[in-house]
Amino acid sequence: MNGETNGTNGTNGVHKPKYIEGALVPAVHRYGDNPVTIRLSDEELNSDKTNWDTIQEVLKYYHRDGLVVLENAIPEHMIDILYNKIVEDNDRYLNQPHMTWNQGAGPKNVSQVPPLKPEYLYREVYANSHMIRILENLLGPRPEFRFLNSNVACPGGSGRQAVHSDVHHDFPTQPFGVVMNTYLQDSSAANGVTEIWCGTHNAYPKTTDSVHDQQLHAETGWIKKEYIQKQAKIKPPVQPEIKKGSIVFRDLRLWHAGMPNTSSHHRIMLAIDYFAEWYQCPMALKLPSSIRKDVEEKWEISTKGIEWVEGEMDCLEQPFFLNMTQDPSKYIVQTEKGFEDWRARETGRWDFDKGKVGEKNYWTAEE
Ligand SMILES: O=C(O)CCC(=O)C(=O)O
Ligand SMILES: [Fe+2]
Repeated sequence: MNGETNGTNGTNGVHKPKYIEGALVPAVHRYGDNPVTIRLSDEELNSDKTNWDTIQEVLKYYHRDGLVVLENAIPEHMIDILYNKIVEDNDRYLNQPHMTWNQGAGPKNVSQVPPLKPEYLYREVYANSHMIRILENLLGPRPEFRFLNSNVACPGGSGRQAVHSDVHHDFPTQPFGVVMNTYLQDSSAANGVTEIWCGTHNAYPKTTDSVHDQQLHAETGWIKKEYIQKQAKIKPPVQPEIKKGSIVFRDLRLWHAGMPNTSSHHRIMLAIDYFAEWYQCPMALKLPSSIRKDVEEKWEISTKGIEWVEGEMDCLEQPFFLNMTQDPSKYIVQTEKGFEDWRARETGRWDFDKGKVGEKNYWTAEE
């Protein structure tokens, strides 16, 4: 069976477990603290089985930080195939009439659907066994796959994005959805790795403020300067180094920002979103029906959030569609006029993602 958890740490005589005051000391390869990276052993990668020690450690830091990097999680040849295909598609995508830069043209950051031909839809990437085992323990049984995209930071970006969280409705204070940002190349500040703000996934309950007090305006998840400055004193933002083939588990509530890619190669991360079953997310993900049987029989995930489409799907013709709220009417859809949110539908005002990013939207050192 795929992804069965290997919980026998120490009982096979190879490794003797260590305890301190009754607590197991997880035997994992872990490094860094902002963020924490946990590296799977080659044995875990090759066997598709996640040790319980690994799961315990990922959960510990996920709940603390709202973000954990899981390294050595995906076979390298699949990552290379996806990287090359998405770069090849990028040229054509930038000329599509509905193409819209995320937060304006400055960062040259675009959401581009990865290839949807069956031969590119790897279980090891989209329903990775380690990822699913971790999600089942984070979100509860049968996590639901409901969104698939990629963020391409094109070479030559100059500006940066505003510090924001991707959800900005009245969201729950417990984990309800996770985006798995899967890195298709080694990444760092030099090629525009995301700026992240560990610990902001639950910044709200720590204060008496509501989610909305921290947001600049209702149309976006942009964070007010005063909260940015305050939070940086608790834990500063960082652009971490992330190895190719890593899966970054990021709580949907976490603050982050896209950064310019000043290298000469595209920086690509997949965005694979799963939601807790209890959350009843109304968003659906369209996938080709030709992989349905395989997904139902082998992927070991809930397919409740998948809408099967007959025939070939051109990944570059799929308009961006997003609804991470619990209300079916609150969706955002990409049109030739830009991103249409529920406010645009009600008022005719197209404000979503239109703000100008300036110093007030990111952290600046204080005297
Ligand atoms: O590509 C990135 O690094 C982040 C992009 C992002 O957060 C967004 O467009 O919402
Ligand atoms: Fe974002």
